[in-house]
Amino acid sequence: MKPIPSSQITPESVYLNRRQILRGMGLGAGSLLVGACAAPSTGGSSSGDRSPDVAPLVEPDSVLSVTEAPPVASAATDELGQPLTSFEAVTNYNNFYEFTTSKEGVARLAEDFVATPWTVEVGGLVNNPQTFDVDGIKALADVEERIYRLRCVEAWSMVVPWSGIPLAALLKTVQPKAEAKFVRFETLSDPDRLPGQKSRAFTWPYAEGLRLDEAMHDLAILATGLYGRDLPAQNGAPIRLVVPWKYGFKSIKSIVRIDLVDEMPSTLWNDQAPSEYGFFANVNPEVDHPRWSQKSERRIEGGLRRIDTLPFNGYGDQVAQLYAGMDLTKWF
Ligand SMILES: Nc1nc2c(c(=O)[nH]1)N[C@H]1C(S)=C(S)[C@@H](COP(=O)(O)O)O[C@H]1N2
Ligand SMILES: [Mo]
Repeated sequence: MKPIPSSQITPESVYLNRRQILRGMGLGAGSLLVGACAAPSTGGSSSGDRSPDVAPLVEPDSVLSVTEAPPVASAATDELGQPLTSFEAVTNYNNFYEFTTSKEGVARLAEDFVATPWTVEVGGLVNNPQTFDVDGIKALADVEERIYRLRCVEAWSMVVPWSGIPLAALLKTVQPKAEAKFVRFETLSDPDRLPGQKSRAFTWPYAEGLRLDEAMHDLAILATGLYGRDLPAQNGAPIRLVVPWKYGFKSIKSIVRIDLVDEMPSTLWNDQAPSEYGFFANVNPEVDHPRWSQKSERRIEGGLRRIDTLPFNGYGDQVAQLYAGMDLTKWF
């Protein structure tokens, strides 16, 4: 199979054109359904209030500008030809439990979240610990656009044009020591700004982790934007991880700390329900979640139609070798 580039540039005008088309079709968030709930079976009910409230659409008009005639919208696909999920859907159907467990409620609750100033402290087993602001992180490499599929463990998915830098660029800058084997990420801890953190149902702050070689893989990025603009708060402003071959919960939002460590770090979902959310969490249609099948998924704009879930979310050619010799049914 011919290798396909993992990144491609889609001009901003394509998005605008697509958005106009969708608006013309009268796309509304009302067509979105609440997906299967990721709450652990043991932790009581945290499935969200399923309120029929629809958050106001984020209006990108003030930010986007068109300087030339928009090209045809059909160019706006990922490398498998999958159409991009609209800006409206990507920014109005979110998992961000620091705000609420209701996917349709995050956008409105996050509206007033202030993501500046912001710093990310990078330390642990490194020779060159540093604290970066977001511009400092963007300056570490060329900010690239990456169109990635995001597959939530709850079996819904999207196709998102992120912008960001390879996580490897940051890790190389801080120079991991030889003993460093894993990378641990932590979300902002601030219950006044992240009211969901007042809930005792979860062990805040949200934490995630990768093995160092996974973190160094070129597909793993620190995203600072989507659809050519800064990350909206509901998508993890101002900086979040995106690891496209793993279930969405690995892609931790609003990061304030990154530590190189020598042992597999504990992570929020793995702590909460280890039999349901593994540390590796590679997308794998052959390993069902204990409460639902992982063989197929629903694109959030695809209605009820389901599509096959691909091993490693379709990135197997690039990442499968990271797991050579591992039993991926055991190390799920
Ligand atoms: N801090 C934090 N990061 C998080 C989450 C969260 O609740 N808190 N949810 C995760 C889950 S389950 C998914 S599917 C993705 C959703 O990202 P999106 O809302 O940008 O689509 O974010 C992940 N990152
Ligand atoms: Mo998720």
